[in-house]
Amino acid sequence: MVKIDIIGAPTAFGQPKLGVSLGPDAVRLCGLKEHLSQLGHDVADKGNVYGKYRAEYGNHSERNEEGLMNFNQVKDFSEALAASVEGSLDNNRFPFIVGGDHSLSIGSVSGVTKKYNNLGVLWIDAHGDINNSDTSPTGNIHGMPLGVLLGEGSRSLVDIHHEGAKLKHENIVLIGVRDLDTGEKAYIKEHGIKCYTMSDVRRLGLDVVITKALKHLQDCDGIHLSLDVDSLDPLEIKGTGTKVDGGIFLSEMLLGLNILSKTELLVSADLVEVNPLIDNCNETAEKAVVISEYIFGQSQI
Ligand code: 6HN
Ligand code: MN
Ligand code: MN
Ligand code: MN
Repeated sequence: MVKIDIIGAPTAFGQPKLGVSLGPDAVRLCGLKEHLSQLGHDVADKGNVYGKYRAEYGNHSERNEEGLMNFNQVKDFSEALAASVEGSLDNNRFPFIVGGDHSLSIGSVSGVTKKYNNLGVLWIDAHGDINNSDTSPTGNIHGMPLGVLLGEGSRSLVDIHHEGAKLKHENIVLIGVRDLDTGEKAYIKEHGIKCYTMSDVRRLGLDVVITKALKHLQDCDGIHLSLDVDSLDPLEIKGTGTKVDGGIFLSEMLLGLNILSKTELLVSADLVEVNPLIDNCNETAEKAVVISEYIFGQSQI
């Protein structure tokens, strides 16, 4: 039995498309709390986290002097989310953050690393999300959370919630990657970041990849899962803003998560980038609920 706090993170400031801030409520409407409760967990829904700005009313699309979009909004939201995540851990509950765009991981991981100072991260995503203001082709901060958490770029983002880099390069594993920017490739190589591309997933299977990733992170004091639904194949997942062909199929994802759910080290998770406004009858949110069940130990028998 896991004591789970669902934390809605309705931010859209990390990217330009409308609708991703409605992701948490779209997933709730598919019965997230009820489904996790049925598995025998103690589930509380803490509602949505808000900072000073509300993403539902549209993005301002302001750029700061470094070309970063909605910098103040992302920073403000990250502080609010980090506080909520830390609060859940203080109460011995598992923070399960439902987004919202992937910039939210700056806040979630900053909250978790207040308690775990040698945190491992499994980043399941079509993208690396490891850009900074110099390498980003878009200025969209949802392409930068890992960069920020590794201490790259603007101090005021890096220092959110507590000072300095939150993660070590050797404590990150990227899985499902198939669309990296040139600067991201160079950064990953330079720092020797563990990376299982989509070719590796095809060749080995996601279950084997996750087993290897867990081995790589075995000396961490906790593991955070950050699952971007764009890691899945667009044939099955329509409701997300940056789709890339050739992704993970839902059945393989469930198999991989089945392995992951058995580790005692998992302490927190994000499920991000569900956008009901570009979906087909909310089916991405429905699949997000199934994925959530498998994160928390559902199996096929
Ligand atoms: N995500 N690498 C591109 C960028 O704009 O930096 C895409 C990022 C996508 C981010 O999907 O969370
Ligand atoms: Mn069910
Ligand atoms: Mn992402
Ligand atoms: Mn992505």
